[in-house]
Amino acid sequence: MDKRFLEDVINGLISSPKTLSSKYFYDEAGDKFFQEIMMLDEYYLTDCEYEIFTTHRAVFLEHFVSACDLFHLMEFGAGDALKTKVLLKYFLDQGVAFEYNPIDISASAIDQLAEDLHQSLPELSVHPMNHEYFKALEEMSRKSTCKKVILFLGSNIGNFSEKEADVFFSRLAELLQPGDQLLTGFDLKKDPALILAAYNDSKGVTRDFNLNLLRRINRELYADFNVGEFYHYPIYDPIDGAAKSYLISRKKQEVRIGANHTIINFEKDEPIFMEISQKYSLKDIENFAARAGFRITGNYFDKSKYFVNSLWELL
Ligand code: AVI
Repeated sequence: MDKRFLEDVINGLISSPKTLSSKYFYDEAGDKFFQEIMMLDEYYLTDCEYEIFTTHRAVFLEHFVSACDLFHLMEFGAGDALKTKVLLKYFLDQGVAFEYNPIDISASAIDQLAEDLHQSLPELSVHPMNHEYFKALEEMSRKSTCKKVILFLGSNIGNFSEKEADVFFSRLAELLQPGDQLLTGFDLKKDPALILAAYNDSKGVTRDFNLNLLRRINRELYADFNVGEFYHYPIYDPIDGAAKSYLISRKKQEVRIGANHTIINFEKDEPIFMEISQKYSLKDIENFAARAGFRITGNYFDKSKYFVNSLWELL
């Protein structure tokens, strides 16, 4: 049993309000649900970023090339790199010297991606790193002085609180060299109904994605959640831009977790806070960059201006 996972789950569920960390959504089943979410019509984020990459790939390349022999394109949480492949293919076609370093803590995800890229883009120089993001960056900084371009896509930043996002950007600034770049995907504030629909899809995939964490806890931490006694409740607040999801207990109930059978009591209608998916204004993005010591080189939008990939350079 993963001790850290158990501790996080118990600490989250004895807190008030109760909470579970969305970083635990991604077991094998969770990865599959998320793949399915990305294919949903209501989940516009993936299509927007794909469109941005297709439209602006030449401009990105102009900014990424460096005086060094090559540049490192380092992707945090690469997944299946579906959108990144648009850039990779284009950069190869242009005969640019670069190395692609996908980084993921999941060894199986990174092995699968390396194998896939080996088949689909055999001429690509891929050096995957099976590490936590900042460890990988530290290691790369020791090995190579060439320019680094970090990709942090898909509005993954939105799953951090504002404070966590500030810590994340500042830590990156500490580990990068002046002139290194960061391309981050931010989902923008927009029609609240559109945002809510992305997290409350008609097929119920997002619901199952959330409930899957209870199933994971049952399986891996010997818990006895009756998953049917909880329901998915997403909200979006257009003032602060926070899309949040909760699981609500349908009744007063008790759940046992772990080998010690720690008992967690739920009141009827009691929520568990599961995930934040923050939406941003351009001002929010400017503030993040300025606080961490980056200059914004350019903001690249899809045609509906739902999403932005913001390119920053370390000062
Ligand atoms: C991974 N992350 C950016 C997704 C998001 O939009 O917050 C996770 C997700 N949660 C529900 N749907 C998708």
